[in-house]
Amino acid sequence: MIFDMAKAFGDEHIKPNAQAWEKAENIPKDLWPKLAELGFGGLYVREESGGSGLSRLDATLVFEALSMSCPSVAAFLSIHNMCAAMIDKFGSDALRAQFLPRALSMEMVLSYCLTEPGSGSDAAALKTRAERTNEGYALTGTKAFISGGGYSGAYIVMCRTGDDGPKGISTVIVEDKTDGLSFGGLEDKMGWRAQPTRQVQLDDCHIPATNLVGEEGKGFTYAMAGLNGGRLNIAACSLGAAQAALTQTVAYMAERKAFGKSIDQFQALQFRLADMEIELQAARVFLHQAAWKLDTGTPDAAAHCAMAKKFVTEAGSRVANDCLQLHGGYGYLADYGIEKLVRDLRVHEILEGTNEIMRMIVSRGMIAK
Ligand code: FAD
Ligand code: 2MC
Repeated sequence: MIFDMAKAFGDEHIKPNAQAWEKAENIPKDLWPKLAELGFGGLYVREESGGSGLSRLDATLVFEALSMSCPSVAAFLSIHNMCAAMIDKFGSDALRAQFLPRALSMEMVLSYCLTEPGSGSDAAALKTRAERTNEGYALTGTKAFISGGGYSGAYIVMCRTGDDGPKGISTVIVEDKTDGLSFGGLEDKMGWRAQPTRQVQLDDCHIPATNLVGEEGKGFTYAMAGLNGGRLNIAACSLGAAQAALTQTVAYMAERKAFGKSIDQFQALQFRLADMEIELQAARVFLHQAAWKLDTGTPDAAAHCAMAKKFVTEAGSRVANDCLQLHGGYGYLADYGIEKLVRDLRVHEILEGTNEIMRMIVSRGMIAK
């Protein structure tokens, strides 16, 4: 039912607009409150905090379904959900009361700011500094590649309040329009073009002490915990988009004729369809297992989130690319929608931790054993 609800919403409100939003490089903000009405503004925020209280497994169904309409829009919603859940899980009662009502109604869309120009994969090397003031903190630094930069209502910023390394990092919330907060130009990207990506610049940006999430020095572990679920969602976005491409391709192959028959009658191509089906079915089961591990808190959950992110995003990209090939020249045309999926999915192998970093997380665990 959760999957069907998300799929129906996407079919009605997102799919018909996906290409136009990509061209406009903008997702109209009135989409978000409609998603929030379905409880998608805080999918796994606890019910006592006003959220939907769903599991991570449920959330993967939502993101798979929405990505069948547009992975770029679905992934943007995933980032908001990751941030909202961090506030719920690690914030104080006061912080929850201050931010969650607006976040859950999606009147306030949230962005996640970890990456910096000089530190991406090595996230714990971040340099954005938060100096203590009488009222709270003054932030100075630059965040790079921020999805929703210059668009969102608030920014969850990982910054340095202590020494070098992960234990000197804290997480704070910077609301839009705070003095000292500004944005770089719109990044011109290969995919994910509907959603804006900009640098977020903090120049002696003062925030109240009450905007600290949880405790000082624990921000890196909060950021990583957020990313475990985020990685599942990104994988689900690849899965949904690739599944949509495959379904469309099967229909196309029944229509398209060559050498006197429909192209789905060539065994070489039938075998490629079978390979894609097998790959997506395997990806789905593996993703659901990782989500279940995160839901139940197994010790290997983080490693399985990394494995699923690597496996499913690569399977998704391969399938989307193969679907483009099976459309022949038409696959290369924007009207058929497949080339957009290939472009959108490519970045899933890079962001929320590159797939090399996913392998690093997995192999570190193996060697430690
Ligand atoms: P680098 O860290 O410089 O890596 C370069 C290459 O070296 C990569 O192939 C990497 O895998 C490899 N590499 C690095 N270290 C190792 C190692 N130890 N072993 C093996 N290989 C290694 N970040 C945010 O915080 N918030 C966002 O909202 C956000 N949105 C994004 C949206 C888009 C469209 C993009 C492209 C990026 C976004 N990012 C965001 C940033 C993203 O998370 C980073 O780009 C990513 O983590 C990689 O960092 P980097 O680009 O600095 O690459
Ligand atoms: N889950 C829970 N805790 C984690 C964790 C995870 N996935 N990864 C690390 N930690 C904890 C770890 O247990 C340790 O805690 P403690 O000191 O209590 O033992 C602490 O965090 C520091 O971890 P490490 O010692 O492993 O730190 P290191 O610097 O060596 O490596 C690494 C960390 C590489 C795993 C991390 O920097 C990383 O994930 N890099 C990729 C960055 C990334 O994913 N960026 C995404 C940006 S967001 C984005 O792209 C969007 C589109 C929103």
